[in-house]
Amino acid sequence: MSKLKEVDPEVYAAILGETKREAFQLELIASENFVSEAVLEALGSVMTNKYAEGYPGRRYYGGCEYVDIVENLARERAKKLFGCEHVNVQPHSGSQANMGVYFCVLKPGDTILGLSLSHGGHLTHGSPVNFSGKFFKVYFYGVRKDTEVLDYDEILQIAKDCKPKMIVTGATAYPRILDFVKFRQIADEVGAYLMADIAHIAGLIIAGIHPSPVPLADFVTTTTHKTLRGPRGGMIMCKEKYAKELDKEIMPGIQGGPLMHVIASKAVAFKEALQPSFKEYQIQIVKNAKALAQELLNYGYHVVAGGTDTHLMLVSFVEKGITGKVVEEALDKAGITVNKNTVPFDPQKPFITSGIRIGTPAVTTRGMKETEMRKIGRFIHETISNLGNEEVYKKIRKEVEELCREFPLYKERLEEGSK
Ligand code: DSN
Repeated sequence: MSKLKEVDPEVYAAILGETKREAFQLELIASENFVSEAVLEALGSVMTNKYAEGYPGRRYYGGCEYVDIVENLARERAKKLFGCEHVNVQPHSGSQANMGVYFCVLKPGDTILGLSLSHGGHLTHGSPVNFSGKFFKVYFYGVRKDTEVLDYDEILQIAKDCKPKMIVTGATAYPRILDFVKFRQIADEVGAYLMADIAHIAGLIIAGIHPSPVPLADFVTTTTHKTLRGPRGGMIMCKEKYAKELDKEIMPGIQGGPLMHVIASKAVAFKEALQPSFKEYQIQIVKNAKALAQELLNYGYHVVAGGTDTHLMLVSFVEKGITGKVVEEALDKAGITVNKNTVPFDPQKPFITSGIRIGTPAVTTRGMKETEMRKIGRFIHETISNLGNEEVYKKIRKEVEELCREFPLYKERLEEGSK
């Protein structure tokens, strides 16, 4: 980044600071990951210069021969990864992917049924503060209080009562397997479209360690930057019968020019995800999450739903009477990054919360395994048991840094930055 250093030392310093933060702290935010150097190179390429409204072979601009190559590669590779009939790789984000699907088959005022935000759903699944809650009439399902998992009989009953035009499945903070077969049956019983938002579990689905909704759902949306380990962005898969309408809804419906540097970078990430090592990586993510959840259970924590089948877990502090906000801040000081998260039936407000969400995709990318997860469990426990004790935070932070040095990240960038 020698040019950037010369032209804009302030931005350069911030990027270097972020590189160090990522390299020397433990990243446990379930929706984050570390992309490869190849993905970063495509993202920082001249393709950011190009307008390409339209789709490969049918653009509103000249000079699209090279961007067509990368968009076609991204589409072909995505189809191979997920076995879908049609894919649109242009959504700038997961939210826009979901918006594209809603606007494709719904009209303002139609009813949707989604997982409540406070039980692990996403803002775009109907939250009143989001466009989805403003444009549509929304009903929610949630988890049971006793088991903290979904109750499909209850979801069917809610669906029968509210008669949604679309049922949304998918979550940002649900640690157990989603039964897409049951969701399809419920949607069929009430005559609703089914959309599966697999943003969190896309990588697990590719690896075959979480069932795929692709053969079942009318639409499947995802982001490309979580377990999938690509650049920040969105994507939609659907049956061929919706392809034309969906593409029209993304452009010109809700977006103009696609971000071709991001699409090039998505293509690279998809190529990486087609390699056998990607499956091994996903298997290790889940093994790590299970090991960390078990360690926290051993320390006596309330792990929501009793554990995890995926890349993430939720830890509830309702019984301990401490908040997610306080724990997030303490862990931050100890060099461990998590996010405060509402837990089912949370008595606290969303900005305070009674829990934290922990995920293992990023630490697994560094090569960490079960032994390191047990160590991380101890770091978390020591921090929470010593809230407010700056000396303990400092001691853990040192141990965190030592652990991070054993599993280096972006080494060449840091070496270059220290010159
Ligand atoms: N905000 C993302 C997450 O952290 O799960 C979902 O889009």
